[in-house]
Amino acid sequence: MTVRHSTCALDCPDACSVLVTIDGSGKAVKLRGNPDHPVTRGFLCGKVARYLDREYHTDRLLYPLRRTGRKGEGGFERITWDEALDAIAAKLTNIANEHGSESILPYSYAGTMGYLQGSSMDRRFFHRLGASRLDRTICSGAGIAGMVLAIGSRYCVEPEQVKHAKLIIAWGANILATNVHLWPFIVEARRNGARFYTIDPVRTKTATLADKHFFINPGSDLALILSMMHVILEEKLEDRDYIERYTTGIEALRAKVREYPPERAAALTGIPAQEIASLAREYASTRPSLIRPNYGLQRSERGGIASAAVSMLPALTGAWRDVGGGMLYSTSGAFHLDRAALERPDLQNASLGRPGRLVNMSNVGRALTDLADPPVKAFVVHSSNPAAVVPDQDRVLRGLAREDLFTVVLEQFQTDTANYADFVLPATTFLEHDDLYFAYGHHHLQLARKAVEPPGECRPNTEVFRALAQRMGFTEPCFADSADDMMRQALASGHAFLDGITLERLDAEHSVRLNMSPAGTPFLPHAEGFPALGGKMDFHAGKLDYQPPAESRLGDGTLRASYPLELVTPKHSEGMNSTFGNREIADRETATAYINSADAAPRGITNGDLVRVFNARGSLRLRAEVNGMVHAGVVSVPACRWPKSSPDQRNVNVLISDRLTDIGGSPAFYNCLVQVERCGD
Ligand SMILES: Nc1nc2c(c(=O)[nH]1)N[C@H]1C(S)=C(S)[C@@H](COP(=O)(O)OP(=O)(O)OC[C@H]3O[C@@H](n4cnc5c(=O)[nH]c(N)nc54)[C@H](O)[C@@H]3O)O[C@H]1N2
Ligand SMILES: Nc1nc2c(c(=O)[nH]1)N[C@H]1C(S)=C(S)[C@@H](COP(=O)(O)OP(=O)(O)OC[C@H]3O[C@@H](n4cnc5c(=O)[nH]c(N)nc54)[C@H](O)[C@@H]3O)O[C@H]1N2
Ligand code: SF4
Ligand SMILES: [Mo]
Repeated sequence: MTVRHSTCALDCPDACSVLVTIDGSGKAVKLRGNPDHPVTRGFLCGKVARYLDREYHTDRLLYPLRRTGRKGEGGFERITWDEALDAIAAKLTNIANEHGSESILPYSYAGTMGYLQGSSMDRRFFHRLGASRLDRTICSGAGIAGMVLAIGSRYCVEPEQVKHAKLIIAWGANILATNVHLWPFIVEARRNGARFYTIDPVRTKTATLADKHFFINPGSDLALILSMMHVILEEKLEDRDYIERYTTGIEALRAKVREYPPERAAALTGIPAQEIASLAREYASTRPSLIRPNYGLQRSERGGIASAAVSMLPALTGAWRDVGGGMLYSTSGAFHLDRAALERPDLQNASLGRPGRLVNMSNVGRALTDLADPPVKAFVVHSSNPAAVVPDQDRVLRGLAREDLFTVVLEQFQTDTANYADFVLPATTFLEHDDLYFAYGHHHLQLARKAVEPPGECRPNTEVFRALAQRMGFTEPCFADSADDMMRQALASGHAFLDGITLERLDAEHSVRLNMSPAGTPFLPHAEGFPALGGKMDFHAGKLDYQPPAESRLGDGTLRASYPLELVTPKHSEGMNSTFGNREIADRETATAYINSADAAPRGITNGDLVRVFNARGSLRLRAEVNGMVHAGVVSVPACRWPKSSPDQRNVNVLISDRLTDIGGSPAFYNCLVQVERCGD
């Protein structure tokens, strides 16, 4: 038995350091969390502790496939790599010649978070080809746009410092499901007297373990934040010295938040006025205080500005000054690797002579059905499952079903998206290729070498795009770069945070903390202001107006008359978006509709009943669970089931509109009005 180091590549803030036990035949027999990693601390989440069942699953795609049946049906035949690559290269060349290179649309997201397999050779290939570019908004576009608007960067505090906090607010953050490695730090803080609160329309397991849980109406966070600011300023609880030194626009903010007394915010958020006032007081008078927003906060119409506003709270109270205080949203901005060297946007000069057309991935249904000049004629997908994860699912599937659309999908499993492909190419897992990993929940850069041999004929994404580039006659030397070449290029950005972090050091140590602050001293990114903004942040009072989302209990009256319930579709502990959709336990969880007894009773719904959840966009049959998980007026259906596992061949995204957030161009996933009825057995 030998033990090799790896890194979990799933789209999770924790980016765990994984120890892989390999037997004499080269087979992985066990995965465990690296006890020496400062954030992983010796454990993995349940879904990845069992990852080897996925790794060695009999349904793994092992050979290139060509479609034989109708699109979506899933009929395929095995072919060789040469046949597949020749045919794909010839077809892409023809399409580019006939319709223009921008009729080719790449589609990828964070199936793997590795720099190389996620965004390197593929980007080079599509840039050189002159394809349309994909605006990758589906997850955090609104939150990042909001955070950057407010504080100028994506610099947040270290999870390792959370143990020093005295008040921790998990805001739209289901820590025990989506970010479990933060939990031990919170436990430590609580042992030292910290209070832990959650703000969430769902009483998640994280919420049941909190000292206080605030049930909030979906999408109303901005109203709560503005009202907290109101109380803090009215009661003079702000840190005047911090505000004076490091902010602008406080007087305009003061005038603006006068419009949001707790009584008004109570009507908008569903949280009683006195609770809003005491939360504000407690937040402003406890030090250190930490807000942990996660992306649940920003999946609504006002989610971008809500993220900006929540990022302003620690400036109002001076919480950024304290070790363990401030905000822990995304940490990814601290990883200053050279993305341009990896992705080579300059290669567009050789094709288009300008940046390619930008297409928002969140509206891909529209792109595939409506876009003109040129229409999308080829769709090349890797590390994502758009048939399952994108809103307005009927339109997405209609687009994918177009007989004149040429679709290629690089996948590990036969997903719904793969069912619509002309060619399916078998992909390696993170255990089977080399990669470099950032994290969005900590500050440790990691290198993971291949731990096991790929099964069958699986290939890394990088190798597929390298081979396609060769067949298309792209002779630029960058297409010959090895994985190590690319890692070295990415590390050579010259940024001070990467000083002394070489490939050799990463090979020896596997995980290295960025040099955001000297080793042993905490990173206090905004203790002395906001360097990315030239020193001071502005409160942007002119942008801080709250309107209830159109699809909410206070939204469009006509819609509400037919569809009175607010649907949220959050993550659950057994899933990773749609990645584990073929596991029974994930399928069961995503086939459940959680509903409050106040809404169930008048509809004659009891626990375990089959119900129909529907609106004008679609309809789904699910099992009702009537418990205290959601408050009245809210229905929660965890995401994302494999549509093909459902009797309706659809998942919740069939119900959700492709309306975008105020800024950042993300889907307003968690603003969706539905009706629910009992539908017999
Ligand atoms: N187990 C597991 N882990 C995951 C994932 C997974 O699918 N499963 N997905 C990964 C990915 S891609 C991401 S982006 C992260 C996301 O991690 P999180 O942001 O923590 O996950 P979400 O479930 O999107 O949202 C968190 C909470 O926000 C709540 N929420 C919904 N609407 C609102 C609202 O309007 N206001 C407030 N305050 N709260 C709201 C939801 O009920 C949910 O409990 O998790 C990652 N980790
Ligand atoms: N209703 C609803 N919809 C949602 C969300 C929600 O909360 N509710 N969450 C949204 C969010 S936050 C996100 S991030 C998106 C996520 O959407 P996606 O990024 O599409 O994520 P997954 O559904 O996990 O699909 C990733 C796929 O990549 C494949 N894969 C993994 N590694 C590799 C690799 O190395 N190579 C290749 N070729 N393939 C690989 C996996 O097998 C899997 O099928 O979903 C969004 N959709
Ligand atoms: S907690 Fe996140 S990073 Fe860690 S093993 Fe699970 S999915 Fe991977
Ligand atoms: Mo995400």
